[in-house]
Amino acid sequence: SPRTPLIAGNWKMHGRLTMARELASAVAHGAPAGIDVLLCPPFPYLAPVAVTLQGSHVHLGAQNLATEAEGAYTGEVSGDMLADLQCGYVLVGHSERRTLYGETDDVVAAKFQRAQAAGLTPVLCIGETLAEREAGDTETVIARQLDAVLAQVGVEALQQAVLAYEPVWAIGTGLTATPAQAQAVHRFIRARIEARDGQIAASLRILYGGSVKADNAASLLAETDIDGGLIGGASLDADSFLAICQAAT
Ligand code: G2H
Repeated sequence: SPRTPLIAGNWKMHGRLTMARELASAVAHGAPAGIDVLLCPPFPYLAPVAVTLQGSHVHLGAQNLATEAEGAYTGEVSGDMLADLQCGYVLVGHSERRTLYGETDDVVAAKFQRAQAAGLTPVLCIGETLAEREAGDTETVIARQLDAVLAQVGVEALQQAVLAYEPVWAIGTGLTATPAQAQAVHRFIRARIEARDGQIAASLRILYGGSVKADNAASLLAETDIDGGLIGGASLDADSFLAICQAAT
């Protein structure tokens, strides 16, 4: 593949400062060459983890950002603040943000745009629920989520972005999409972008997320259109996360 694999750890709201430092240090020392590795700790641990990662080739990202650039938005964190803290990436539209915090397609599109305006690479997460899959609506939902962002920013914006396909029914549930199920959706996504711009589609990294573990990573990553993983639970253990990184080399 012409695309460098990316393995991203989404720590969600887990851990304490000591654990964050130890985990980041273990990843910094153990991350294999030849792939991109990204860690997304909770906001308060970004600064200490940035220090830990200094001198390594592991990238830092946040899990969320504000739709606005600056102002009276109590409790929000701006893209510029994340850039200040050495973040290169930010997750946008994770299903937990969409489901638990009511982020609509429009909010996700605004965050995507704001991330890029701050010089961050957004990792845009899309995926269908179990009910949507069972109703045969997977492609409709994926297309809607993708098009909502493209309508706002244009296909060219994907030159400086990463996509992550995360079937909601596979997140933290222990259920994983089979490699063939995941590949089919990844192909659908890439084809939809290909229809607008072949070069952008060919270079765009599309990660798979949803209960990726050390023992299922290799078979998922072997699929043509799967360019890496967005790892939740298994990113909290250095050995598991590094084994997944190894599977991507
Ligand atoms: C999906 C994934 C990481 P997990 O949310 O974004 O989490 O690997 O725990 O299913």
